[in-house]
Parts: sequence; structure tokens; C-alpha cells
Amino acid sequence: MTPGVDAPTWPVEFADRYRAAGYWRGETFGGVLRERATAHPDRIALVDPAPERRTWTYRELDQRVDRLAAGFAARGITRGDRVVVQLPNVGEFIEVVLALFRVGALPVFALPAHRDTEIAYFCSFAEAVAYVVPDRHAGYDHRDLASRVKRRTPSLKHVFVAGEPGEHTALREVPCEPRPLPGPAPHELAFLQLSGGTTGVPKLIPRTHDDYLYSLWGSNDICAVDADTRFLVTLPAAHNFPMSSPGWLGVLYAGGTSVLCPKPDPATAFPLIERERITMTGLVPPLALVWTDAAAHTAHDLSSLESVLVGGAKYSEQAARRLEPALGCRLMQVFGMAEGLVNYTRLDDDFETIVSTQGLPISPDDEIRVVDDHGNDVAEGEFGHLLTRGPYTIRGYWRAPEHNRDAFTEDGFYRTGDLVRRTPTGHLVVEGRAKDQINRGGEKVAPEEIENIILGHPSVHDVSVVAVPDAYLGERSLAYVIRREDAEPLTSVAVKRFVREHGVAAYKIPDLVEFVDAFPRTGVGKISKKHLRTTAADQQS
Ligand code: OOB
Repeated sequence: MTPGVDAPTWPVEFADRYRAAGYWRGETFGGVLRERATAHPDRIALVDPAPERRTWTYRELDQRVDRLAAGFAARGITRGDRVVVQLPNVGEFIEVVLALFRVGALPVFALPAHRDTEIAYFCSFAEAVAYVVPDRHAGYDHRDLASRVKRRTPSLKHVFVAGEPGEHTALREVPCEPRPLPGPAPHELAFLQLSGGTTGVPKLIPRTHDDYLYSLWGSNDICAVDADTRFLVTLPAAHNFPMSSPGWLGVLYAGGTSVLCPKPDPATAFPLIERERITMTGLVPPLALVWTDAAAHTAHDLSSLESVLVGGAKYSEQAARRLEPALGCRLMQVFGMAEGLVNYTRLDDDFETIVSTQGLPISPDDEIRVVDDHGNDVAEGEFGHLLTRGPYTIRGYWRAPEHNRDAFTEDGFYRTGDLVRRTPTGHLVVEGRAKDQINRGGEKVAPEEIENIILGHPSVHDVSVVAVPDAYLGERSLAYVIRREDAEPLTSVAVKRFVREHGVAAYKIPDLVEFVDAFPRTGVGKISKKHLRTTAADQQS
């Protein structure tokens, strides 16, 4: 699938420049795996510790991926086809993704928490031909979800189940004798990642082999990832952060070892760090807080840890100061986005810079602009809207021409929606957000999506969902609801239940619901979210 057909791509002069600079190396994921398997076949690529410890050498991973890719191809899945993948942190996830890469089919990375509404949307919007699920995960039966989605999605021909398949196809039945596959070209799309989103439905982010591979090896250089790295995949493996910053794909690129963590709590992760001699992991701020506290009284040996990356949401300076002494390793802050741009504090930055900034971009060719509300560059050190363009930042969302007109400038800068300032060394400090989004400890919620659901309740006249500060998560969600005068009485519990029953990820259910008689309005009569946020913050404090 050639980028440009379904989404805007880099103009030729930029693509030429990125190739000439050596950022785009003309590699593909399938090719990289084959090369690593040839260069060091017996090194351990992957460990899935639960329920029994399973390991994959690079040779085994390559061979299994080859057989699975052939099996997908034999079932008619071909280059450019979309496949929604919703698996937790298990070895099958890695195999499926790498096999789809090898075929040239595009994984669409759903999260394990997604439910009917999100999955049905991804499958229909992406016109997915297949959907890959676990049998059960965290007490939830994904086969039933798949049956419901399949009934309403004409394009969906296959459901593959890791585990007991029920009425679907067992993933273990798919592999067959490898055969040569045409495979994708480096400039073609590798996958579709989900955007955190500010709109009613999430946007799909088209990433190419060339651009994503650059973000991997660029991250590896900065984070000192090499063949001796033992990376713990603590966050959901399908999210951009644990996948590529530097993530399990970065570690694969370097020939190191990734260990899949089934749950992110210290009780699960700390024994694994000790047993697997983990050197590196990535955490969102709330988890970093929990780990920092738990490290004080753990009996587990965490001394193998060399660095921990923290990002996805703002990490408070006070919390950042405590991490290194508690965990006995280096902290790196990461400020990234699935659309592209990733910033890291550097290993040789001084302590103050590491705890008080969100780092520098990966690439010398990441162009950064900080602008005011009218798009004019602000003075050095002032804060404003972050715009960016570069060798691994997309030029447009997938099949979203209208949205792209707002989300990108005419000359191709992505409007991140983040408010930042730049220090004299060029480090970015995230000061806040202009986009209408809730960042619930790294999990992004688009208020509009939840407002649209609540508006469907017969007793609701109007609704506005906003973020409120939270000591642990950074932010939580609050739904302000205006009841219909003539309707049945409505409780907070009923509103939450209504959202849950609509079938969305649990983290999107409003944490708080309050009933009001009217909303504050702006001069032009729109609901003033700014005003509501301030009221909410005052009430909570
Ligand atoms: C990562 O990716 P997304 O796509 O889930 O979310 C991106 C947004 C950013 O635009 C920003 O609003 C926020 O998440 N964010 C941060 C942050 N890191 C991300 N806000 C403040 N401080 C930080 N350190 O979240 C993501 C992707 C790759 C690597 C790391 C995180």
C-alpha cells in the first residue's frame, strides 16, 4: 500500500533529503528480522514469562513468523490489507505483528481495553479483512466481542483467536510451509496506529517502514540500546511508547531481548526484573509513582536496571526527583506522540535538566516551531503551541482529508495541540495542552466521543466532559450533565452505566458526574470548557 493514496505523504524533496541524510535506510521490518536471525540466530529475541516461560531465539522467531505469514497469505490476506490486532502482552502478539509486516498487511493496533464501539469502528473504517483476539483476557471473552463485530462488518472475513477459538479460527492452525512473498517496499505503509484523539472517533495514523525504522534506531542511539539490552515491555505492547521508544521493536532492531510483562504492577514486574536481569523499561507517570514507592520496601533485586523511561503524560518534577534514588537507575523523560515526534532527555544531561524537561527531539531534522494563537513564532523561551515536521512525523491521517486541513499547516507541520516552551539548550518543557483531550495517566480520552454517547441518554439535555486534576493520574474525567426537565430522574451511577453499556474501553467512563442547570458560555455562545475546567479544579481542591 503506497502512502499518498489514502493519506498525504512527504513531498519528494523531503523524502529525497531524508534518504540522502541516511535516516531512511530502505529497510523493512520483515527484512530486519531476517537479517538479525542470520547474524545471530541463537540469541534470545523474546521471553513470554507467563503462564510457563517461553523463549524465542532470533532464528525461531524468524521461522515462526515466516510460517505464520505464509498461513495468512494462504488465507487470502495480502499486501495492503488491514488487520485489527487486539492482543495483550503475549508472544503471539509479537509473532502476529511481525508476520503481518512480512506479508505487507497493515496491523491496526487496538488496545486490550477496547470494546464493541471502538473495535466495530476500527474494523469498518479500516475495512479490515481480519481481527485477531485472545480467547479471554482480564475476565473478558474477546471471542463474543469478535462474533458481534463480525456480524456487523461485511469486510471482516477472518477472526483468529490466540487460545481456544470457539466459533472462530485458532491462530495455532494458521501457520503453514513458508513460501516466498512479494512483501512491502520500504516507503510503503507498515501499520495504522491509533491517535489519542480529540474528535468523536479516533483517527488512524499511517506509518511507513522507512519512517518508523528511523525512529527506532534513532531512539536506540539515544537510549544506548544494544544487543545486551534486556527490555521489559511493561505497558500494553500495542501502544507506540512501549513499541518504539525504544520499545520492543527498537530492541529487536538492536538484536537485544524483550520480556513481556503480563501486568504492570510491582508485584508482577519486580520479580521479573530480578529473574530476567532486566536493564530497561518504559512507564507512564502514575506507574512510575507506584514503582518508586514500592521499590523502598521490595525484597527483589532491581540492581540490573540501568534506565527507566517515563512519558505519555506530564511527569511532575517532584516525582521525577525521587525515581533515580529509589530504583537505582537513570531516568529518561520521553515526550512523544504516535503521529511521530519523540523527545528524550539524554543520558548525559545534568540531573536538573532530566527532572525538569521533557527532552530534545530524536533527529536534527525534526523541525520545531512554537507559535502563538495566530501562528506567529513566539519569542525565545516563551510558551506557545508546538508544531512539528520531520523524517518520522506523518503528513496526514489515514482517509481523513477534512480533519487533515485543521491538524496540519499548509506547509506540512503537525499541530500537536501541546503547549510547550524551549529552554536555551533546546529542551522542550510541556506546559499544558490546547487540544480538547483528557490525559488520564497516559491514556487519552477524547471528550467529544464520550459526550456523543451521553447525549444519547433520553434523560440528558446536554453534556460537557472535562479534565480535573488528580494527584495520582494527573487528570481524571468529569462529565457535567444538564438533565431534561421532563425526564426521569438521573443519577451519576446511571450515567456511568450508560457509557459502559455502550461498549467502550473502561478508562473512558467518566470518573465523576455532576449535574448542573446551565453551562458557562463563551462570547460567541459556545460552551466554555476553559471555565468548566477551572470550576471543576476549584471544586476538587
Ligand atoms: C504517547 O503517544 P500518544 O499518541 O498516546 O499521545 C501523545 C500526547 C502528546 O501530544 C502529549 O499531549 C502527551 O501525549 N504526552 C506528554 C508526554 N508524553 C506524551 N505530555 C507531557 N509530558 C510527556 N512526557 O503518549 C507517546 C508516544 C511515544 C513515546 C512516548 C509517549
